[in-house]
Amino acid sequence: MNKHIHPLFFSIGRPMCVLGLLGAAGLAQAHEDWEGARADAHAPIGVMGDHVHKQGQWMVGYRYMPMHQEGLLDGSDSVSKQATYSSKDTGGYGYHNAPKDMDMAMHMVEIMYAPTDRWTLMAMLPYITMDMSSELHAHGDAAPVPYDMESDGLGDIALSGLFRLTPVNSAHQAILNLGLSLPTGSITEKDSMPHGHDGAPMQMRMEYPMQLGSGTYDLKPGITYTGQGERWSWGAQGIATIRTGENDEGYTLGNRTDLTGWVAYGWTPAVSTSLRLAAASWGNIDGQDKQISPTMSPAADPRAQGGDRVDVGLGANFYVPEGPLRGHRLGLEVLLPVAQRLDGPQLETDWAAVLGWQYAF
Ligand SMILES: [Cu+2]
Repeated sequence: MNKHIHPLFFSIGRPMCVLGLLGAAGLAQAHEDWEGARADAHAPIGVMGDHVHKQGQWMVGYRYMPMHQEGLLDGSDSVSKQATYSSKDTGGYGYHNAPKDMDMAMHMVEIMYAPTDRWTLMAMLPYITMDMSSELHAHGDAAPVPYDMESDGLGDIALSGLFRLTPVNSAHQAILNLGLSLPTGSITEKDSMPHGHDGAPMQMRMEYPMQLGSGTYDLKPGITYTGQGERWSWGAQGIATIRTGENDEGYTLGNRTDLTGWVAYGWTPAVSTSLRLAAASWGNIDGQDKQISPTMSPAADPRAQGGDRVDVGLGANFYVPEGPLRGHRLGLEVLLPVAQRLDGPQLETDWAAVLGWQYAF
């Protein structure tokens, strides 16, 4: 088992300090009751499992989450393509290929239902599309061969039980998140890649980041807190992703920790804007897929997968308080990395975004 639960999760991270202060400020000026009919009654749309429902209520939602990665980092330093495929004797990394950029988009359908006021059940069904551009550096003086790989399909379906720890109407809500990710995403995706000295195309299993799932049952325990004032609201969430066992191809993805905190301001009940900090830390791969040669590319190297990243999220939520579309929600959030440290060379994230719709009935 990979032991990469970041120490951040057990200590008081900087974002958590900020949130502690906000929480304290919030206690001083909080509402008596939770007000659900306002834009910021839900967290910024990039946060999952942030709220619960009242007994008998359903919610359906859809999120579109594009992300762009470009360029390679080792630690926080840029790595050139040349260094990636230069031999180790000359100070390079000695891989055959260098990834250039990657676009990923996730379409996610979300269903929530509250059998009781205490428990809300949630299912998230992702469909993923990915496209990676790389270059093969054939040996000798042959020119580099650029190529693209694509994979798309169902990702790992996640089921959660959200347990409300606080009274239903309290302006402070604390939720225990008990999530389980199922190995429904394929980990045997192939595409045509140039291979060997002449760069002839060959169907090969794609690198780890191009696979659609983890291949393991993953536990996702966490805790979420949200609070409301007259105009302001705030929240924090910590979620761990703990892989269990080893997948059928002989490896385990690294564990992951996600910590986030946000503040939002409601301009009207229909419109709020938010500022969020999100810190993530994830580990390297334990074991190896025998069909993926680790010298092929850093993306194929189990030791070049881990990292830490802090994003700033700028968001807006919209809620329809009356009329025929009453209760519909829209959310938009753009996430920009402000710090990144990767076990590399690994593709660097440039930006991510989340656009979502939600409707409870
Ligand atoms: Cu919901």
